[in-house]
Amino acid sequence: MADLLLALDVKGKEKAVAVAEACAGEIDAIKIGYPLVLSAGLGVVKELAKFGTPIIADFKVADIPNTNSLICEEVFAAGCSGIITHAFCGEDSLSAIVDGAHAHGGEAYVVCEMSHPGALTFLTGANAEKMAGMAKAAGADGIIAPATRPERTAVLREIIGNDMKICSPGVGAQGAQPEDVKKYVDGIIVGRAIYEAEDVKAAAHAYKLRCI
Ligand code: OMP
Repeated sequence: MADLLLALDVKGKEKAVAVAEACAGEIDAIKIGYPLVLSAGLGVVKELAKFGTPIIADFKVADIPNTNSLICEEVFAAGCSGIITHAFCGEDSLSAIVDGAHAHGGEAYVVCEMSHPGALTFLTGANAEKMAGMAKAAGADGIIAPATRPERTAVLREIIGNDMKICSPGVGAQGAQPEDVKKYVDGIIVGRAIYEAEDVKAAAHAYKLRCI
């Protein structure tokens, strides 16, 4: 059984709050990222927090350690409980995010292999496996691995073991199904297939059942 994480990539506070309120009883966490934060501001976290679900900041951070630490401070001061980072900037940049998250009582998730076709250029194979090893060594709480390539997610699970979480995007609009990947992962990330549905609550409910 996996948790259901809503990728709330809508624009503007009003739409975000409406979708979050409707889906609140059906989802285990909300993932926010650039589309929402650039359109509504980081203050939207406080509005979303009212619905009682943890909020993960998907900023796919990829910078020098000092900048990464500063980004962490803002994310957790805003009320987020987790952050998503890239790993390809190296061990020091990755550790800055992991340590920054833990200093604020939060969690750090590390992108290892991405879900889209273009990920096959760099973010797959040996690179992804090395980043999964780095995430484990840095003490990260989890990794991001693709539902669109469940066999790759299974390989990454072998590397990190069972003490770390895997959150998996690619279900719904990108073509994967919860059933493809749920045995390997702790969380399934769904965006458009929920927030673009006519009845967002019903869509979230249906995905929630399929994550069991
Ligand atoms: P939908 O394709 O609309 O379900 O959204 C997927 C969400 O997961 C978006 O917020 C993406 O930015 C995110 N995502 C991926 O789709 N692929 C990845 O490899 C990694 C992420 C992510 O880190 O969440």
